[in-house]
Formats: sequence, structure tokens, C-alpha cells
Amino acid sequence: MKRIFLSLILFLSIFIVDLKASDSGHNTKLKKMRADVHAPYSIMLDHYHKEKEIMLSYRFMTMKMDGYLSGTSKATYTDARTKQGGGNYMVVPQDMDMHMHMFGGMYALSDDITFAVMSSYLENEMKMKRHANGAIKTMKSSGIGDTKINALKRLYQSGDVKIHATLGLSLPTGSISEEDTMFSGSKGTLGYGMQLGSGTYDLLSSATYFNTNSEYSFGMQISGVKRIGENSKDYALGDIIQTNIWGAIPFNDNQTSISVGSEFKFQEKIDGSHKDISSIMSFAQDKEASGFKRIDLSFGINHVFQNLRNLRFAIEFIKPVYNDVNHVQLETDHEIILGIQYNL
Ligand SMILES: [Cu+2]
Repeated sequence: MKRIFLSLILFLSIFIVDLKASDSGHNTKLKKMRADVHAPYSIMLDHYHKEKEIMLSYRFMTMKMDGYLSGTSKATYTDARTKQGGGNYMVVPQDMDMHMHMFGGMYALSDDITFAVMSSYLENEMKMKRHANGAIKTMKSSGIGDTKINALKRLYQSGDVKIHATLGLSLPTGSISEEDTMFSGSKGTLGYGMQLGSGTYDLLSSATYFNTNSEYSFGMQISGVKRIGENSKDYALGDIIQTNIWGAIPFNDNQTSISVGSEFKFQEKIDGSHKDISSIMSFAQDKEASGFKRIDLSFGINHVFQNLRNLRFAIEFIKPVYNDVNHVQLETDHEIILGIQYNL
């Protein structure tokens, strides 16, 4: 949490410095970009580039999970201990923190085709309780995640409207054999949510509609993830289908914009099960407790430093408003995303 506050302070102080800089009438030859020509920061592959443009980006995402859900309702500790077919788990997850650092690069081959590569570094922590004696243990995993390569194709661009589609592949560079010391004192395989990658090659696709008029902007995106086959541990994460809608209003000479958005995400249950999880100690290791439908609401700020080659800062706060989970799962409390984008 400390890190988020530090980033926020940095974000706000640069913002103030920039306001002063723009007051002084400093100018550059680069075409000034509007803050809301990019979508809220949680939305990936929202824009393409002009020929030969290169853009680098960094995102920091943090997600906090706390409390339990079963189906569409809140669940109790007792629910979180109960196996789907009856009987009890020995261990009960308490809460989970996920941090993700994402590094991206975009390059436009032409005005019609842009390539994007993205890699990530993850840090996960899950606090667990052994029911029998009340002992608490925090299990951890960290390392690089999967690598995503995408091609963006401009389909239509006229007046206020831009439409593009993407096709990509996720390479299984993230580990699926993450272990930590269990309550028994010996090493054991962590649950599915603590693994760093999918282990499978995943087909990625999306389509985006973006409308920018003089007063405001809005857009929508539909995207999907299709797992190809099974991974080396004999399972595949559930396929994903997702839709996002958003609207944004620019102000401060178009240098800043605020946005609201909503996401619907449907992820299927895990197929197969991790071959190294021999006895399921908690719902975190149980494939039955995977897959969900969720609707989020988000609020975001974009800011572009027009006299610093359109260096862009963004922050977004995301809160689930509807959940429907399989079996019992930890509840996502909120997500925060901070990031920067820079045009070389
Ligand atoms: Cu870009």
C-alpha cells in the first residue's frame, strides 16, 4: 500500500510541475495529443499508431482479495472450508495480494498495422490458516509472467471514429511449478491463482471501437483468450471473454481527462488439474473453485505532458459490483493501476 501512495504522490507532483510549465507558454513542434485519445489504462490494445511510431509503456497493477464469495453471494469461513462434494479442506485462504509490473512496446509497421509486445513480472502473496490449530502462514510466489505478442489492424478511420482488431499469441514464459513451504514443513505446489503463467499457448483477439469528438470520447472493446491444448502439468486455465465500455471528458486544455468505465469478464473453469497437487489442501488448489463472471466499475485519470513528447500518466481504480463464482473463492476487493507511456 505504501508503494501505491508514493506513486500517487509522484503522479500528483509531476502533474503540478507540468501545470506550471504549460503556464509559461513553452511549446514544441510535436502534435499535441489529447489525454483521452487513449482509453482508461486497464484496457489493453486500445489504440494503434502511425507508421514508424514507437511507444514504450509501464503499468503497475495491484489487486487486493479479501473475504469469500460463493455463487453470487458473500460466503462464510465455514463455506470456505467446505469441499464441493462434502468434507472439509485442512487449510483456509485468508486474503491475497497480487502485484504486477507490465512492460510494453508498440511499433507501427504502417498506418494500418501496429505490433505490440508485452511482458510482466508478478508478485503474489496469500495468507493461509490451518484450521486445526489456527496457525497462519503467508505463501509467496514471484517471477516473470507470460509474454504477449499482438498485431493490431486498422479497419476503419474517419471523422470521430476509429475501429481496429487485434490478433495475438501468449507465450508460456510464466512458471506453473511455483512452490512454497506448506504447513507440513515440506515444499508443496501452490494454488492455481499463485502460478505465474497459464502454461499454454493462448490465442488472443479483440475488436475496439473508439469515438473521439470535440467534447468527449467513448469506446467499447470485446476481447477473448483461447487456450490451446493442455500445459505440461495436465491442465488449462479457463478461456476468457470480456467486454469493456468507457467514456471520458478532457479538460485543462485537453491535457487531463477523467473517465468512467465498466468491464464484464467471463472466465471458464479450469480444465484438467495440476498433476503436482496430489492432495487438495484448500480451495486455492481446487479446480472446482475457479472460473467466474464479474462486472467491474472503474474511475480513471489520464494526463498527457504535451511539452514532454506527450508523456502520458494514467491511474485507474476498479471495483467489482457483480460477481458469480464457481464453488467458493476469495472476493476481489479492488484493483489499482498506475502507469506511464512514452513515444520515442
Ligand atoms: Cu501505443
